[in-house]
Amino acid sequence: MKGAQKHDPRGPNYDPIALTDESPVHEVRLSALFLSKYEMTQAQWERFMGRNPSHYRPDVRLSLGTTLENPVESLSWHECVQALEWMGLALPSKAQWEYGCRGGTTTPFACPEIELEHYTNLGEQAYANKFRETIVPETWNDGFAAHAAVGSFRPNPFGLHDVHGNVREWCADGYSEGDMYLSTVQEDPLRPPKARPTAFAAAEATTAKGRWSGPPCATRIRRRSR
Ligand SMILES: [Ca+2]
Repeated sequence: MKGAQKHDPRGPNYDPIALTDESPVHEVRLSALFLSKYEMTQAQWERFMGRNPSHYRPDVRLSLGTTLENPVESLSWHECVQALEWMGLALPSKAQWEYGCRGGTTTPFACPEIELEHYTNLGEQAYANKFRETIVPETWNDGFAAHAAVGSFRPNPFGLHDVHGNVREWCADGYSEGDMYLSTVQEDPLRPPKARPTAFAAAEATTAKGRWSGPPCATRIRRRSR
């Protein structure tokens, strides 16, 4: 089941802060797929592409302790599509991503909300201290002021790491108001990216500040950026 709804606590994929474009919850069928267990690292990108475009990387003054095992970021959707094609890979569709991110769960997060500290790198005290932010949603300190090396946090039930927080991941689809939920396609849905590609917030890496600086609500399974 894809999507989220906030009207029926006993209904499928209930999320009390679900947005309009996250509904309705509906069923889709997906062909078998592989999803990477980790976000692509800076080392992997550099090995294939010969450069590291990341804003936070080991060889810059404000590296914030990042290593080449941290996720590659500051990439456009088009750069990702072209590079992955060259590698023989592809971005997941939104439906594929949500399936992987959920990991079989029906809750707003693929982990107990009370345990987010162990599963997701988002705005907390390490970030607040480094960037002198006074309004930060979480009181814990995970030691990562920016994004963390892949796999630093616990995986979801499918064994996938960093499906919430850290950096956002691009998806293959485009975004439009009403999204694919107005479509009748229920089998391997994929909306061609004619205008704006979609990034799942739970998982775009085009900005220097990724989801490692955001609040939990911005990393919910269904939350997207455009
Ligand atoms: Ca952090």
